[in-house]
Amino acid sequence: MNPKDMAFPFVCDRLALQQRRQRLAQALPCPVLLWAGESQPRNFPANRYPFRASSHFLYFAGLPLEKAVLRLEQGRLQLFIDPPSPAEILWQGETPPPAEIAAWIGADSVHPLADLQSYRAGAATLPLPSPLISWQQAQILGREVPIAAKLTGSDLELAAAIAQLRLTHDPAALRELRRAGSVTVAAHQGGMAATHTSQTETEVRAAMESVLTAANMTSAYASIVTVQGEVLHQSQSFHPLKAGDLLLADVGAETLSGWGADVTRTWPVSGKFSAPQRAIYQLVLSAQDRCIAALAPGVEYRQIHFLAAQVLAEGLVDLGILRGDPQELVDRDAHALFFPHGIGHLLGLDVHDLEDLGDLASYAPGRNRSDRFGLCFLRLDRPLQTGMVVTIEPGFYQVPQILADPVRRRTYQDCVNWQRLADFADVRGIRIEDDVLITETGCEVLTQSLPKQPEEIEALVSRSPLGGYPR
Ligand SMILES: [Mn+2]
Repeated sequence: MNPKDMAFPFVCDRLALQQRRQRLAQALPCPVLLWAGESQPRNFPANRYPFRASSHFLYFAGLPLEKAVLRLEQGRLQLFIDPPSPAEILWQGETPPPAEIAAWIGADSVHPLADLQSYRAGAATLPLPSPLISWQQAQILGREVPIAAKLTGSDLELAAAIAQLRLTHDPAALRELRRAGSVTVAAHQGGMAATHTSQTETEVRAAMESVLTAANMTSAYASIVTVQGEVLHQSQSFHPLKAGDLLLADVGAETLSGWGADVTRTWPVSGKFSAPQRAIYQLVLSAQDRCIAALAPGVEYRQIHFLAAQVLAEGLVDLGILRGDPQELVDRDAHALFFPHGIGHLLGLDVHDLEDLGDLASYAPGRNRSDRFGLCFLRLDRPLQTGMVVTIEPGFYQVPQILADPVRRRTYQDCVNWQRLADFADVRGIRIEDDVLITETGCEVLTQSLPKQPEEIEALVSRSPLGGYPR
């Protein structure tokens, strides 16, 4: 079978894969073994969770090959993979023979997994979050592979080298990120259009995820489609939709070769923002616009976070919710009462890209996570570089766990007008999130085509295919 006839619904850019291997070889002289991983059984072996290959494997292999291992040395690629067993062929069907798969990804040679042990000498590797793979790695390498936070020696050098490569994206990666972005935009438009005929959150979620499935993509993370926007990662979608609710949808596509998108919009179920909802929405939007306008190579991402905090604090003072000097409020982390998370994160093969390596990639050398209330969830703290993709996702939330906490209430007694805040009771959570590529001259919003102005959102939610009406 000719590789181009194979039934892989993938674009495999062999030249890009080869260049990634060569760049790794320049950074690291020792051989490298990278495990793809394998699907986990749900409860009994024949019923399994969907397979998702390790992102480090995908970066160099381009294909999600289950139970495969890559060996990289001096830019050469050896693929270790077994043909399917007769039982696997019976139930799952034929797959292309290993030699064809190897040709497809541009491997220099292909070997059965049983040969892996004879190529283990001096190899660096990275852990996977799987006890089974940890066990396999220990068997093959004759040593334990620690969790990412405890890597040492050549494993740590490998982690740093791959992080350096994956921090910025090559044209092949950007093509995939753009594909994920455009399908995600369509999913959000589908969700807005489905709202007026939906009775529950999950119906809107189904409309959104059906767009991903139809495009042969999956979700890059558990979708959040909820009227409980204040629950930051609310993945339950069973609540009924009521006029007056805001619906927060944080849904992103992932291409079959693993590249993702991460987008959030918040819209009124009725098709019309209430006055308080609109005021806060405008404020969050202005924070996002100001942050995006400030993105450029060399800019510290931490400063973007503080810019969002500053804009939100100024706006909340103007609305009478916070009292005091905005700069002082930010210095005291008062903004974090309503914006408790970071302004965003890296995006790539993982939705929080490279977070499997802890803060190794996301924090510049010598920097550590702050334990400050307003900074502890800052996921990226380094100067921006051309070719990075980051999310910009300011928000406003009324989280009972924070606002009803007696210690916080005492600490911020003088700076919150609780009576005024009560006027905004119908704003539980608003987040606006886009994916942004850092370019030489500034930035490009990859998900720009998804409307975010309140009037545009209202029009999209209200419009039905039958020329319908808001509820
Ligand atoms: Mn995000």
